[in-house]
Amino acid sequence: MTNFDSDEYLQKVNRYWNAANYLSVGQLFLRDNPLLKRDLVADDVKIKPIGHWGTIASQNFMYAHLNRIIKKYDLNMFYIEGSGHGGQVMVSNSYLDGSYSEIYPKIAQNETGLQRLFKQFSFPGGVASHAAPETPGSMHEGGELGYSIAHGTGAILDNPDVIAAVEIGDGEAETGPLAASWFSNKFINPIHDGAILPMLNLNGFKISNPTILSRMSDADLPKYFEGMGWKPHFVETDGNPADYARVHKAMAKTMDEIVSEIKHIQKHARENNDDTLPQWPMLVLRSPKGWTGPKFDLDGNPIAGSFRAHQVPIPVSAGQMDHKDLLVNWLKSYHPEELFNNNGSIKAEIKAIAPEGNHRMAMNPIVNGGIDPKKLAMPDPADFALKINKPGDKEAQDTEVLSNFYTEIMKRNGNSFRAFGPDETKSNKFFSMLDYGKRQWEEPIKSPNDENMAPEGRVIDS
Ligand SMILES: Cc1ncc(C[n+]2csc(CCOP(=O)(O)OP(=O)(O)O)c2C)c(N)n1
Ligand SMILES: [Mg+2]
Repeated sequence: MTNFDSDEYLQKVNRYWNAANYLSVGQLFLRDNPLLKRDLVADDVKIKPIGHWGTIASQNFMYAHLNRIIKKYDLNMFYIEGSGHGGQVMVSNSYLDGSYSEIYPKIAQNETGLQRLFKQFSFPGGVASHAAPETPGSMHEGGELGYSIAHGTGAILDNPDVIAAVEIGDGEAETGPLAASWFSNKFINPIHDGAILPMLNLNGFKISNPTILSRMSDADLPKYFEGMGWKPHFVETDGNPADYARVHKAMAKTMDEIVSEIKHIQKHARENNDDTLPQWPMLVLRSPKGWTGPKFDLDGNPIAGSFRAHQVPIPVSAGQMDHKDLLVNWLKSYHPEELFNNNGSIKAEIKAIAPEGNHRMAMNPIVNGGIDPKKLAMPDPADFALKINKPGDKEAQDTEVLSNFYTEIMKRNGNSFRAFGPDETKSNKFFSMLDYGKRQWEEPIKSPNDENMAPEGRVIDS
């Protein structure tokens, strides 16, 4: 039996994290010499490295610890990276769990595969620098910030066993859609729907400004989330290597608490048929932007812990090799010799940190076309057409007719069809859909002020 709580296990989680970070930096800069077996020359480095660094290590840290709890508790979980601009996160982690090579056999788990993995990233004819449709496990691009919680929530409705682990950039959290979607908890039914685990990546900065949430006082920040009905759990680190062992322990303990709270909420709701609004847990990870990366630029300005870490933090490229040591030392700080075998394959004990089969977040069916996807059972629209013999024959409204059609789809498709409206379902006269489907709403329902509302419904309309 694996002891997921032992120091030894957490040291392996740390090595897995190093491997994900190494792969992420390699993808940003290198096109050859992936294991640094020889001196780095200009031909080994990209002509124009383009991509992002600042968000990466904190997300890889989250991903590594999600892998731990998936294995420890046998969870059905998938990952959404709100800061989708750190495309290496999902590529690196799906490479480490083997799914990348299964889907793209040319990117094999050997030195040639590593070289191809690095070269293709953000490269002509290669893969996007954002979490893109071709990225295993990705159903959220992140390019337009703001929709991570909404996408995670949408995917867990009617999937009671699934947990969406949603990383949210603290800059993303300033967008209108994200700020509003903390309210998603009001529409998640703890009996019939799954759970969402929001994970705020509180790294202090967006592109070139500090973030508002990161400058809120320690007293106000929890109140912000509590006021919106969440139970925030905080994990914080100054980012120094001397703190790694402690912060891995703190993260593991916090993740254990979060899983136990989610399980408790669902068990209580399902055993007692009690779907009142629970206080779902969420994570706040406070770490320096650009964690584990270069500390200062050539002028002595801070990179790690500052906005300067956002994109490509050091001036190294094929045409600019004067400071190649900065890149080599950065890559070597992850100790690649402890991560990869001589032939470039990943060391077995690091691979073992990732879950297997469809428990891998990159391979969860929900992010790969859906769980057991089926075509909707559709009625014939002609059956709903109004029979009009001459102009003025009948008085009717088009959306009422359409509503009857949608309601029939609802009736025929049980829990695989929902309607969403911006508080206009009624004003736009989709009456039959509301009568039959009801509006899902977990806050108190007050008769006679409210109508067509229920803790479980087929319409979300707020
Ligand atoms: C709606 C929207 N506004 C602005 C941008 C421009 N933009 C791209 S990345 C970024 C900073 C994001 O910061 P954060 O969410 O904190 O991510 P991280 O610090 O993890 O990189 C911004 C503002 C965008 N992509 N989408
Ligand atoms: Mg940020």
